[in-house]
Formats: sequence, C-alpha cells, structure tokens
Amino acid sequence: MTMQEIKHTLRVMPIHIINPNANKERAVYVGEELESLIDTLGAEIVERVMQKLEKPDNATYIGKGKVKEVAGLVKEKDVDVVVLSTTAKPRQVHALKTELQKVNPQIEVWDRVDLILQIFDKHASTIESKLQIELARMRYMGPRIYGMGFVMSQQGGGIGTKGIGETNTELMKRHWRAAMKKVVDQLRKISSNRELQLERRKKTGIQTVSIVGYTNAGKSSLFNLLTGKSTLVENELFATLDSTVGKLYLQALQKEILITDTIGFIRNLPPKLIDAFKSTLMESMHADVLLHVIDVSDPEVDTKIHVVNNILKDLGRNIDDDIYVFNKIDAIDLNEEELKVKYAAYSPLIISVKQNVGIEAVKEAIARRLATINN
Ligand SMILES: Nc1nc2c(ncn2[C@@H]2O[C@H](COP(=O)(O)OP(=O)(O)OP(=O)(O)O)[C@@H](O)[C@H]2O)c(=O)[nH]1
Ligand SMILES: [Mg+2]
Repeated sequence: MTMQEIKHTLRVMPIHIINPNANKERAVYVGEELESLIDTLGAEIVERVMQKLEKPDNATYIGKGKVKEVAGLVKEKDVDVVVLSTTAKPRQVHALKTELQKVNPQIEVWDRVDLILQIFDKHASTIESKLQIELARMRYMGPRIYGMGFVMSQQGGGIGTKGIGETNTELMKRHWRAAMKKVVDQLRKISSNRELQLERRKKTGIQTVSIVGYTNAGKSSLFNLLTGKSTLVENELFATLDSTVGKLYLQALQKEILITDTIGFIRNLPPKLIDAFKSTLMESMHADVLLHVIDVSDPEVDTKIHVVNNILKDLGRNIDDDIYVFNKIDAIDLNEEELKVKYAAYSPLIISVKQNVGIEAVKEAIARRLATINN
C-alpha cells in the first residue's frame, strides 16, 4: 500500500512506547512530536495506545498481550496504520503486521523511521530527494523485508508471505543489492555534479552560509527573509527536503554571498538514514559558516541543539564557529536580555522572523564571521 493508493484520510493509531525509567515530561514531548509527524502526513489519529516497556519483546516488539489489545482496537476503530513510536527491527515490525493482518488484511505497521520516510515521500519534489528516500528505505529495511515487498507486488497481494523458501530469499537479496546499486550510481552522478559546482564556486571566491537546525525551527522563514525568495514555509515537520540557494548582500562586506536552506534534523534518526541524505547536505557541510536556527519557544531547546550538533559532527562538520540564532522570540514571555542570560553558553542572536526583529544583527554576525575566515 502506498500513500497514493489511499483515497480516504488515513486512520492512524500510534503506540507510544514509554520507558518507565525515563523522564516523564520528556516522554510527553517525544509523544507529541510523534503525533505532529502523523499530523504532517495529513492523517487522522483515531486512537492511541500507551505501552510501558523496559525492553522490547523479541518477536513483536510490544509483546503478546499488547498485540491482542492492539488487534481489538484496529478492528473496532477501523485503523489503517499502526505506528510504533520508537525504531524497531524490520523483523519485529513484520511480525506485528502479520498478527494484525488477521483482523485487517490491509493493515500497515510503521515504526518511527517508516513514518519519517512516508513524510519525506510526501514532500520530496526532486529526483535527488526521491532517490535518497529510496536508498534510505532500502538500507533501513534490509534485503529480506525490502525484497518481500517486491515479491508481494509481483504476486499482486499483501497476504500469504509465509513459506517463502531459501531460493526466494537469495533472489530477494540479489534484487535488493542490484536495486540499491542502481540508486547509489544515480545519486553519485548528481553528487559529483554538485561537487563540481561547489569547487567552481570556491574558485570564484564567493563565500557561503548555510542554515541548519531542527525541523520546524523557522529555517526557511529566515532564508526567505534574508534572500527575498519564497521557499515553502509550513507549520509542518520536514517541509523542506532539498537544498535551495539564494543570494544575500552584506552591507558590511560590500559584497554578495550565497546562502542555502536545507532539510531539518530530528532526534533518533538512524545514521543510515542521514547518510542517504548526504548528497543534499553536502552544500551545508562545505559552507563557510553555519547558521544554527533554534525555536526558542520550544520546551526542549537544549536537547534539540544537541541533536542537531551531533548529526553535524557525525557528518564530519566542525561546529565550533556556528552562529546560534534563537528564533520565535515573539512566541514566549522571556525578553531578549533574559534569553541571552539563559542561553549564554551559545552566545545567541535573538530574533523573530515573524516580526522582523533582529535580522540586521544576523547579517552583521555573518559578515563578521566571514571576515575572520578571509584573513
Ligand atoms: N511565532 C513565530 N513563528 C515562526 C517564526 N518563524 C517561523 N515561524 C513558523 O514556524 C513554522 C516553521 O517554519 P519553517 O520556516 O517552515 O521552518 P523550517 O525550519 O524551515 O522547517 P522544516 O523545513 O520543516 O524543517 C511556520 O509555521 C512558520 O510560520 C517566528 O519568528 N515566530
Ligand atoms: Mg524548511
């Protein structure tokens, strides 16, 4: 079942997996984030289930008793998709799905990563981002499960996957490898084109700034304000998937620089998935300066900064000279001075894109940073 095949609004039931030892407030934020991801898909949450779990069940992740409860609700509420709030092994997702198919043969089971990939799918507009999603999906699902989709579609049905023999498994693996190579080759071509572009740009001496940050922080909004462009701004997670480049004239340097907007980050993304987006992120990794945008009205400011910084570091980027831009000051009670004290560790610039506050200071900070790099 693909999103395109579904005509009605998706009826979704999240299963919030809660570690009983975890901080309660934190668990609530993470749960809310999962539900905004579901909203972003345009789906309807028809029921929600909580499951306290210290250790996932080896077979079905949630365990036998819970499967029964979930199956009952799937039937009663006519659920199309069950979403696990955490990342599960493809094998566990598949086992849970097989159980739930007994009450709804069309049921889909996604874990958190599957959900994010569905959103990426919905928002992907270029060949490159589509290829990257495909690659991420292949890597994430592994040969067995990925191939299963293939075999099932060949048979034209979703049921009856039992008894697939060794020969088929080998076939799946081969199919998986071949399919993956094809995507990797195509992506490599796009990547090397971009690398050429980046090198050419370096030679002309045009400096570059890239906007990074957690999803929904206001990166595209800031990009639009700085460049006069109109990249899509949405109160949705992952509205942006591709990199966009714009020009910015810096009065202080009396010259034009390039600025890019790109995909946002989110917690608990498997490295394999981020790796698949490397080609889009290359632009940012090579930028002279990074502007790290933060939603200051968010209750989890520090956590989200760490998530972003860890991903950047994993991608091999030095983050020591990043400029921290705290956005959406209009949405909280603290004033600029109080925020500067509270977040002193980041030497933050405090802005509101919405009210056009603090934007000149952002340009000045960029100019100052770029000037030091030049010398
Ligand atoms: N209150 C307030 N809202 C803002 C401000 N800047 C942006 N927003 C809102 O925040 C939401 C996300 O904005 P985007 O610019 O799409 O955020 P993004 O970081 O590009 O998000 P993704 O591309 O989805 O990762 C939108 O609803 C914006 O209108 C601000 O200064 N104040
Ligand atoms: Mg954006």
